[in-house]
Amino acid sequence: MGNIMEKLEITAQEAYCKKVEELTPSELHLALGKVVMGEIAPNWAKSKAKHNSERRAYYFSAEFLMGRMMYNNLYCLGILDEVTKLLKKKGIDINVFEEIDDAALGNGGLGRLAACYLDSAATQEVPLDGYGIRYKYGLFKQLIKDGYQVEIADNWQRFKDPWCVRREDEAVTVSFKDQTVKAVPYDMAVIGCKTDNINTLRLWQAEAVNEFDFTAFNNTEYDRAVKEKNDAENISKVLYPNDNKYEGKVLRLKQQYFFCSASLQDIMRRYKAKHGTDFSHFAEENAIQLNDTHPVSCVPELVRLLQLEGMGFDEAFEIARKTCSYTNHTVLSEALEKWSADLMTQVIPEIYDIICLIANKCQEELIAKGINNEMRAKMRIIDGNAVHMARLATYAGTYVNGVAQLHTEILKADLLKEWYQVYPERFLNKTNGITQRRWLGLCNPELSELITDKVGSDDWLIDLSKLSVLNDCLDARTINKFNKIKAKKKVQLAEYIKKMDGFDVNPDTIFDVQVKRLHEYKRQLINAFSIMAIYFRIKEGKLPNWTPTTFIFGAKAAPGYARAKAIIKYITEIANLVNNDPDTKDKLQVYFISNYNVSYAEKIVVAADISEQTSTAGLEASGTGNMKFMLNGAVTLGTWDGANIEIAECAGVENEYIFGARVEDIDRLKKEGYNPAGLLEQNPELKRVINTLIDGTFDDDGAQGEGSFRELHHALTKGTHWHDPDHYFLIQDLPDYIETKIRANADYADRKEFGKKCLLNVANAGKFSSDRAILEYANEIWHVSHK
Ligand code: 26W
Repeated sequence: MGNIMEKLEITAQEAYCKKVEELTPSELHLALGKVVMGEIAPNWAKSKAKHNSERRAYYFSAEFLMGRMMYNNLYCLGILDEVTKLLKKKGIDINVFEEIDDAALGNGGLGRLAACYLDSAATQEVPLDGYGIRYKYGLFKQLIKDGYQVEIADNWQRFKDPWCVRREDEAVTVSFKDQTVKAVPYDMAVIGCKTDNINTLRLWQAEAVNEFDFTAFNNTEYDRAVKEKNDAENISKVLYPNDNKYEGKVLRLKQQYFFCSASLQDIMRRYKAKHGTDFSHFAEENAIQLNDTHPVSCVPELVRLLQLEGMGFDEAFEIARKTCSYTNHTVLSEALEKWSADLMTQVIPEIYDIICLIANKCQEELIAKGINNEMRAKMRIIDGNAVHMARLATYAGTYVNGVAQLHTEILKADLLKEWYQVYPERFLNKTNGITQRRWLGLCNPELSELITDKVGSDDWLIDLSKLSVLNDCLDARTINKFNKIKAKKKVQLAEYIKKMDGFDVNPDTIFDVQVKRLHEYKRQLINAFSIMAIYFRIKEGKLPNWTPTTFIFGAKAAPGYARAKAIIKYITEIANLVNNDPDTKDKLQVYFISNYNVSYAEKIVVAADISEQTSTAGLEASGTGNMKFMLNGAVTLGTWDGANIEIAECAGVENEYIFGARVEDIDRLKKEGYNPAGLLEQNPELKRVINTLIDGTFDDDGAQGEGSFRELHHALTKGTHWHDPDHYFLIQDLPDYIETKIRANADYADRKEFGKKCLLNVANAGKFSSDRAILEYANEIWHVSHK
């Protein structure tokens, strides 16, 4: 890096006629961003040329949840400290960049995973580029008003975007039945750590081919004059805020096809420039990873584009199948995409026709393999009016992978059982990971310093297995140091919460944290119920040794998900009760922080003592928040689900607090009959807790238990026409959960023993680096080179 400050001075002068110290935060952000982009330009060009000369891979994803880029980029370039000091000399606090929005082009786990994978690929020199959509509005911002979620549009581009380069010259067109639009690429540099390698995230923005219709304008039809522009721009206007619920909306289908088609045209243009029109070696040069089924139209689109180049269907399909692989991220039936044939015909008829050809080919192949009628019926890609995207992806790709061991086993034994029987060699597990650059190095410099001291270098930044040396550093002094760091992070979080939400959090309490999207299967409600049970016990003097605890919740609910919103309201009502009750307020505090996002997560995961991971066994594919907490030394209070199982395996189950039914238990209950109402009758404590939904303890919208809380209660005890009572087995797991939580609370009092558990979590978090995960993808799925 040359002389950053000199260059910043010049840029400030040229762009704003100001001195650096006179710039507003947003001007400084743009100016510094510009300087950094100038600095990395030569390496970026070199990396692009290198990738272009070798076999390479692409990550197709409808979501990339990148978070704030400034600190991360400076950090990966190794100049964050230097820039911090230089700005300080000018009287500027580097924290000013916290005023700049983070790029929230994703909902939750799936989008953040994509961002971690890009980071790891850049660092490990894996030739992997991302393709997605440049949404004008990312995930909504959340306010909590009177306990209710209010959504606000996320206009993240209002601060401009210094990290993206618009590449007008590489725009392509994408056609739907009723519309043709221009796809304009914006390239974001993905900067590796301790390497010169820089990868690219290419995001497509939809624009009109013709911006303005003068004939309409002259006829005073002003709306029609700009209709084409509006219709085109609508395609990349907004990220769908659903996480784990499929909705068959035309615009969503258009978004998916839009970025798949544009990206494939881009890849094929590059291939053509090298090899001309003989596309027979396409699959030898390119691998495409489909991040869930959202980009599955990539398969028929690749077939279509290859046919346009003169190839026959069979050969084109073979190439598409060799090029693409599919990652599944959920087994929840409501999340599985099933597009209606009618809708597809209405929007992308040629793609639907190709899917029909693929579906027929599949059935023929199964017949040839001697698969009987009954089994073949279960494997129909098109079933009646529904196109099953997971089946299409499984059939039309090379590999299928789950995202944690248990999840992959469930795919093989359950969701994709028939496919596993016919194509066992396609199934792989790739346990998720997180990048230690953002989720330790950047967000926890204090713990990083301790680790660097013990490891003897900061090599753990690019090889997280190095953390294991901490297994031999469990002496009292080190534990004490760790505990002090945690205490400091709690003070910092308390200050941040005060600034963001206005709450007075006491840092001298246990921080018990549950942050993630709000969904019934994640069971924030079981956490809420356990707090009510503990509240009643404390009031009755039954928990004399309880260590004061602050329960922190953060979660966005999909705007149309009424029950999730009712759960937010319920948690805030609990907060009002226990935080103000003189009997409990010194022992229990509950806070629902607003607008949980990547930037908030960076402050929260480092300060937690206890990480809440309470999903019903079998339903959380992996979880990645659980890994962030582990890496920063929190114990997991969680179920036998997703990656929790592997976390407990690595750190030792005695260093976590695992509770509740396992998948086998849940399966047995389902078979033998599960009667939550019966359980409540046998257990007056549970009944009392659950009845707080309806007995007037709380006020839901002035209805005193007659509003949305009654519906929650009804769903638990009586069920609904679409679900059995207590579909997520909360009542089943609640007693064990309460006791496990109380045990963790008691253990915390022994600061040395508890600190040791926390440190053992850090020491054994090496497996959960996204570097490990991306190298597995590179070696076993994409077969591409790396460092
Ligand atoms: C079509 C609506 C929709 C939108 C998003 C359906 C499904 C999704 C995602 C697949 C949901 C998701 O983010 N799944 C999460 O993926 C993470 C990364 O693998 C896992 O860690 C989480 O367990 C899983 O819930």
